[in-house]
Amino acid sequence: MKILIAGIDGYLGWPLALHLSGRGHEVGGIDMYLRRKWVEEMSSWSALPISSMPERLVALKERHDREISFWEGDLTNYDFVEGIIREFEPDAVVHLGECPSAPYSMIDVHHAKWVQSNNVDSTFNLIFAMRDHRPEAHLLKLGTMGEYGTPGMPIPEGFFEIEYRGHKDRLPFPRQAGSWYHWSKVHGSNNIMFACKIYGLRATDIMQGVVFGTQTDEMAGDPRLLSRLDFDQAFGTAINRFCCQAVIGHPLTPYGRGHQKRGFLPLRDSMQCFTLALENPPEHGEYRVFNQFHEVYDIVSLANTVREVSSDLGLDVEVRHLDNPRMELEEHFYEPDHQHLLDLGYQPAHDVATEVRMMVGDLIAHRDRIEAKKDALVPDVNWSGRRSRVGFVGEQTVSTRD
Ligand code: USQ
Repeated sequence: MKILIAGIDGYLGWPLALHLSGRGHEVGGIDMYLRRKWVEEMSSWSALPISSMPERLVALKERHDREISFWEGDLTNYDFVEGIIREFEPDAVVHLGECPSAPYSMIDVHHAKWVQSNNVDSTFNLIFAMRDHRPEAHLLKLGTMGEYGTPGMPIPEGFFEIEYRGHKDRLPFPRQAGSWYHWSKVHGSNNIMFACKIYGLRATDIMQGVVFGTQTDEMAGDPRLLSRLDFDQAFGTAINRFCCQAVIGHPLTPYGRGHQKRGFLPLRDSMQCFTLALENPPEHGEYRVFNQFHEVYDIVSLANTVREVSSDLGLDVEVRHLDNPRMELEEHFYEPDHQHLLDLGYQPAHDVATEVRMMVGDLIAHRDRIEAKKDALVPDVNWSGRRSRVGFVGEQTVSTRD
């Protein structure tokens, strides 16, 4: 299959390109390196040193004798996107080319507007270029479990049967996103659902949980093939941040009471799930939704797992709660379905503790890089719109922008 990955330089995009090309698919990718720039803007860098895209492509050729087509450019430029769809003629398009950060979207009006317009525009461009030039192709779009929020009832995979005043229907499950970023994903989902209906496109919308991990099999043995691993307040996800905190002896930082629950999955499982969706496409005109995660955890349990594993590896780490910079429920019901991918054959690779052990082991070698940017570990982006560094629970906060 010919598969185009929008956002091939990112945390998920690069390992997915390696994985799919390893399975014999012909892979092409688009990127303009925005993730590298956003993380720099947050005064941080990847804990694992990563190669440039030209270096990655050379390493892939030397190590595995495989090639990937690459276009550098802006997904919000329709002519650029249309030109690539016409030239490459993909059978499937994976859309990972969006800004993935809730905190980044909450910084101020400029960041909120930019994240929403960038994410919605890039999706529109892919929809229309596919409609006009590859209407048979499958659009695999990265959504987020965060689109649903944390309702007080089980969460189905996209749709549910509901009876109201004597009438029954199958309707989209309500979205209650918790950041401007998460709302941008809702808008993208709605637009794709509508495009499938009116243009007969086919799409899989992946409601993915929080991804963590440093490794996939295809990277092994060649540091030039590693993917990035962020730990700053905006682009580092909870477990990745906890593992980086552990290796420099920084307290692990659950926000608030820390009983927020989320679905988590290792990076290697994310690759497996995307592949299953691509190799088992929907019917023409079908819009389907997969909830993509392995296990539900609360944040404090995760922090404790990272602490225990780190202690086995000789690291002395404590868990200290930070005042929560976000507006979110800190204790809630959370029971999302995730059967569709299991039905397609998803086999979870490891439990969280095993994956965390590998991560911490990998990160110890790069302790100096985390230490050098450790100020980026403590959040100062607040959902209230005030920019002030949050303190540990019970401590006074220090304003950084007043
Ligand atoms: N959290 C802490 N301490 C930290 C960092 C985060 O307690 O140091 C908490 C957050 O308050 C939140 C939970 O951990 O309750 C998850 O936060 P996160 O930063 O790991 O993840 P989130 O902001 O939700 O976003 C990440 C990805 C995003 C993806 C989403 C999936 O950045 O692209 O859409 O995970 S989900 O969380 O299921 O919406």
